[in-house]
Amino acid sequence: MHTGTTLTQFIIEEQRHIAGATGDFTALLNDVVTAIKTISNAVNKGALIGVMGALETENVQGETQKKLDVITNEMMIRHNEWAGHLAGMASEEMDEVYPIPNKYPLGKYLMVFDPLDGSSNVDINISVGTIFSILRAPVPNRAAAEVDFLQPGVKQVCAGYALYGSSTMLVLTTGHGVNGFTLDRDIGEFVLTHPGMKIPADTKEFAINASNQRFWEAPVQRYVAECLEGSTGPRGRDFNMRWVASMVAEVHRILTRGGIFMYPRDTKDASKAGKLRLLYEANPMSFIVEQAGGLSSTGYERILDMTPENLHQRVPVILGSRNEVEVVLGYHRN
Ligand code: P6P
Repeated sequence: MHTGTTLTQFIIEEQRHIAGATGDFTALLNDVVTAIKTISNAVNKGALIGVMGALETENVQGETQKKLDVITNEMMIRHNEWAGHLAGMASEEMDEVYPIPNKYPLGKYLMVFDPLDGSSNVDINISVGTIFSILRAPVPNRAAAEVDFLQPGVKQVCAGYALYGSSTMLVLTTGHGVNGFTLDRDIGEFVLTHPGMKIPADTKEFAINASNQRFWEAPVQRYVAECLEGSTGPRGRDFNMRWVASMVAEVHRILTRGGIFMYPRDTKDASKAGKLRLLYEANPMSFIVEQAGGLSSTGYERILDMTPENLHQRVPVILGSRNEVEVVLGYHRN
């Protein structure tokens, strides 16, 4: 007999604290959760239903699309386009804004998402995830244009991720802290298992793709070199390193036990300000990290304060345990 609080109950109880709430947002979130359950089922079946492997196509990022990239994008669209809560959607897998079909009503929110982050890991059975961010439409009930999505991250109403790992978890914030839910497949519900997630202020664990070391800027070079010097160097203590190549898994580890995650600007491709995308990776994860007591910066500015220039803008990301991120920011200031 399960006795935990279900996500549905949690959202409705949260709604009661929001003056003037109409239930629109609660219903939208419920549709997002249904899409996530559908994606979890497809990801967990994997090769059994022939969804592994790559397609011949590339996305707007110039990255080869996996079958599951396209399938999960379709799932997010189909489960969220019909109910009349959204004025438009945008995704890593679509060049342009997705307009709500004429046969459906328009709503007062916008949703932007990465349907399967870390999808290069899906064929090797390493955790992947879905990242989503919900904004208010500047003009409710009117078809959204790209410019409507270009809002600073502080304007997010909600941010969340699903992690398809040894268990499927959903972690989300609506600006009142961060809560984690685990999918109980026996009842088909997410159950509250990690209330009030907080990132420890200190850490000895850093995450970065060290193969890019020769391309990093000086402050990141210095920080990582000192971590590697450990107890023999200026930090006076040894560090540990992790790199999963799946941002959702890295952020979840940091929420659970602390850490610092860096995908800094590098000179490998001077045309790119970083690898990660602002609207559907950096902003939602930054909202969650800050709500859990951490920091998230480009090295030079708070990510949530940035006004996006386009849907697929890339930014450098340094996020995690507050005191460790502060060390890196200090090196950028100097
Ligand atoms: P690299 C996945 O493709 C992703 O966008 C993030 O989830 C992950 O942190 C990063 O890129 C991995 O990048 O260069 O190590 O493959």
